[in-house]
Amino acid sequence: MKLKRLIGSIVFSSILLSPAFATPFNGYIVKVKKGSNFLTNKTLSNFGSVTKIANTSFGTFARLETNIGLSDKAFSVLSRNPEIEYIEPNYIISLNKVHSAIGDEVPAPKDTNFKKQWGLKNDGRNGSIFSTGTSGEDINVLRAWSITKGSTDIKIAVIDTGVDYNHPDLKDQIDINLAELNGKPGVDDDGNGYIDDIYGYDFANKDNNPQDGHGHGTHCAGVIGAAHNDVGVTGVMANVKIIPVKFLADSGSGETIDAIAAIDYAIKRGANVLSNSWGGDEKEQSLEDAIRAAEAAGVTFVAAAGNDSADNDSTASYPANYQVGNVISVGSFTNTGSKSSFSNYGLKSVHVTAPGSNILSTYKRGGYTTMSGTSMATPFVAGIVGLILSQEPTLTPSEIRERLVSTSVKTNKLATASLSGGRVDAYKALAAKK
Ligand SMILES: [Ca+2]
Ligand SMILES: [Ca+2]
Ligand SMILES: [Ca+2]
Repeated sequence: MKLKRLIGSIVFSSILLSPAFATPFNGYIVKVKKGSNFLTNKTLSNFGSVTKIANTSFGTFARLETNIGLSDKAFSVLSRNPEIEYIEPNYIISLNKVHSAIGDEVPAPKDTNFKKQWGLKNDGRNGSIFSTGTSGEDINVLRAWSITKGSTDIKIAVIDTGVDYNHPDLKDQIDINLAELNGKPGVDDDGNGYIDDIYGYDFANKDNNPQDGHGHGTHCAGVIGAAHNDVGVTGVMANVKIIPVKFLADSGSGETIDAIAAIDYAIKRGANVLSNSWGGDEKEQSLEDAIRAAEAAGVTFVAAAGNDSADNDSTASYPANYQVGNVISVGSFTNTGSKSSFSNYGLKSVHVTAPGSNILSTYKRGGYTTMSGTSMATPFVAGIVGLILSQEPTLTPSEIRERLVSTSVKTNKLATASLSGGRVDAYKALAAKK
């Protein structure tokens, strides 16, 4: 699914804006130095109002809102203030329309739809709603499951539009915060800074209900871990705990300052893997700080390469392009084993490719639907990383990335799509256990 930063709620005059900030944004992210009381002193009120604060394990960030934006001079003055580490635009992050989705929500099937899930097992047919595929162009998961179907010790955070945690195919796969479930209402029982976050958290609306009114996050969650229960669809992992972390509102739009708070939250909840099916063109220090904090915690950060049919080696897409050892950038292939026409590619900057065209999975309000995009390829890889960690829990994110690249099946059609030169293979990744 195509994701990019869209129009923000405030439109600034281009005269006042530094030309580098062409992407719409909502105020500025100010990272203050440790121990500074800069947020509460008078200096900032000369420039605007602090309207949101994110206290994270990797620092304190504030959103500075102004009526008409900061002039270049004011921006420069603030940048040089000794109490500030950096200031940058608080870019708007958004989902775009679902890329070439086939049809709308389909009714929940009465029995398994596994035969339509070509990404898991491509028999060359895969159901009447898909065009004819090529047998074997899949992630080889049936063989992988002979080794492991995952582990409930593995937590994967879906950082997205939320997850339908009541979905019949997902409700038993959600990581329940037991301290909050068994704790006192109105009290932050586990002391993570969020009250009654039983399922997860919604940073878009600042509440403890990460329900998905959009559908995108629920779709990604189903690819990773839809229950193997003879109902609906099947996830890459039968055994997994999914943490719903929402920062994109039901409109599909969100802010960077909420994205970094979402990443920080997922780390605190003990996530092993973060699945990130969103992105844009702007490089942001705060987002890179968040990803580095994940790396320091041993957390793998799987990111969609983007849906601009572009070469990420020459035109960077973020967060996929951050040069951090835990980032796995994922492109998309079709059921005939070709690079999906929309998928970004890059021999250096895209690590692997996974199924992403016409993917059937769970959807909002207990439904199912088909979606296409590197957004869908990303949770396939997040699920495979989860399988690998189930078998080898001490592997580092960079070791996992190397494993996925080196065990991919090289194909002519995908030779130039990614560093791997082929498609991810869950079985080969598990069979390469040291
Ligand atoms: Ca809590
Ligand atoms: Ca509580
Ligand atoms: Ca199922």
